[in-house]
Amino acid sequence: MPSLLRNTKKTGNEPKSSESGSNKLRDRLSKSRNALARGLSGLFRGSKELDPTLLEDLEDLLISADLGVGPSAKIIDHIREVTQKFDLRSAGELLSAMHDEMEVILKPCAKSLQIDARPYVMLVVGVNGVGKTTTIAKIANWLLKQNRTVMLAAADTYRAAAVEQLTRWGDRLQVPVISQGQGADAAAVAHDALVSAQSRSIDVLIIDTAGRQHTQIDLMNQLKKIKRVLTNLDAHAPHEVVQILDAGTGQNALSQLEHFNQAVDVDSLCLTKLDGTAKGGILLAIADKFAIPVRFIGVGEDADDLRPFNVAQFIDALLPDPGSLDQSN
Ligand SMILES: Nc1nc2c(ncn2[C@@H]2O[C@H](COP(=O)(O)OP(=O)(O)O)[C@@H](O)[C@H]2O)c(=O)[nH]1
Ligand SMILES: [Mg+2]
Repeated sequence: MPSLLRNTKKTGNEPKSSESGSNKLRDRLSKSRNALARGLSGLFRGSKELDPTLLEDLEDLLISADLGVGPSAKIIDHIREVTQKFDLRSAGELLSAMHDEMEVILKPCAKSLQIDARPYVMLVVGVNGVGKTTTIAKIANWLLKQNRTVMLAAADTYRAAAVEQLTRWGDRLQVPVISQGQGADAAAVAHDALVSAQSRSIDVLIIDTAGRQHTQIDLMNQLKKIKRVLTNLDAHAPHEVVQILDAGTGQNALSQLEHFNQAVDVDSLCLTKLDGTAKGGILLAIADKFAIPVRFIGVGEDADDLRPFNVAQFIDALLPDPGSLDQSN
């Protein structure tokens, strides 16, 4: 298996692929990484060999780090397989084998945002407080840096504060925000925004929506109505329905995705708050179950705290350095 051979040569001291970007990501993911590091150090204490009990303990550790039962079993199976072939002994070799299998699991989600229409319409959905509005501002900021023009639509008309929050971001980033204030029909706001984006030849229109639970049938129907209104104006709109998931909710994120997907066909995801949680492993559980594109990950509250999802950088940031664990050599 060539990739294992490549990875087992790693010392952990190689320069990272995109220096400042991935180093900073490593800082931001320190809670998730430290939780794994503590668990792994515990497993390796006392120069343990990679025996079946250690692998069982490792599987438990991965499950408790929110990777999910399926991905954890896949990682352990892979380690077992390469152990038989290559006689793995050190923590470094174990980490390399974990790295390889994580890459296989996450690969299907590595599809970056492709803007292939104008206006490209992103409809942003999710439950309350997951970071929808903040992520919209971050995506707008990211697009501006790619020299794209952006417009925002305040279709979270539920609370006055929601419209104000998006408007404040619009002022800060100097992008137009279409709104009709609190209590307006959300679909009418989306409609006006798309008409305006079309007439002004805006590259990307991002539509904010109110947080909702899948059990709120009226609110789920409102999302369907927003979609219909957009499609009537442009047969391809919305070009993507983006669901925002708070990584800190762990396994709950999976059921949120399942429910929203049933109601409105979710096309892509952004995972937020990876800086504030030890549950970053949830991304593997999502990838294993849904294989849906993950466009961005959120690692803080500022406009710059967003990273396009990159599998290698993410795994590098999530896994501890071999040197910090390898006590058997
Ligand atoms: N630490 C951290 N906080 C975040 C992130 N994304 C959003 N937040 C915070 O989460 C809270 C809710 O965000 P908001 O965008 O209003 O959520 P919404 O209700 O889904 O629109 C706010 O305090 C945000 O600053 C993130 O990636 N990291
Ligand atoms: Mg909001």
